[in-house]
Amino acid sequence: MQDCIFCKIVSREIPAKIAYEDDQVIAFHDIDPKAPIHLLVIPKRHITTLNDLEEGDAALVGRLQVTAAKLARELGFAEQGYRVVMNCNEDGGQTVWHIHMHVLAGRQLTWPPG
Ligand code: D5M
Repeated sequence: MQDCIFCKIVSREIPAKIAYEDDQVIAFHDIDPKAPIHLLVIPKRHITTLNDLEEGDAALVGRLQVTAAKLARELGFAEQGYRVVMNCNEDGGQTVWHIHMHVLAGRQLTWPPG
C-alpha cells in the first residue's frame, strides 16, 4: 500500500534494522523500543488491522508467531522470556495500520499492560 510505512520497509523505501526475512514475513527492530529488545514481526502483504484477517490467513498469522519464537531462540532471549503483543485499532493502541507482532524482551515485563 502506497502510504504505509511498513510496506515501505518491506520494499526498502525506508530503512530498518532487519532481523529476519522470508518470502512472506519480515522482522525488524522497533524504532521506539519499549524494552531492551523490541522487534516487530509483520506479514509482507498489507493487512490493515487484525479485523481484516480471513480464514486463509491462518497460516500467515501462525508464521508470525513461529518467526517470533525462532528469533527468540536465535537472539538468545527465549529461556529468559519475552512477550508478544498485537494491538488492534484505537483502544488497542494501534498506531501503524499494517498488522504487526511486537516481541518484547530483555527486562521484567509487568502485567497487566497499561
Ligand atoms: O506499534 C507501532 C510500532 O511501530 C511502534 O512501536 C513504533 C514502530 N515504528 C513506527 N515507525 C517505525 C519505523 N519506521 N521503523 C521501525 N519501527 C517503527 P502500534 O502497535 O501500532 O502502536
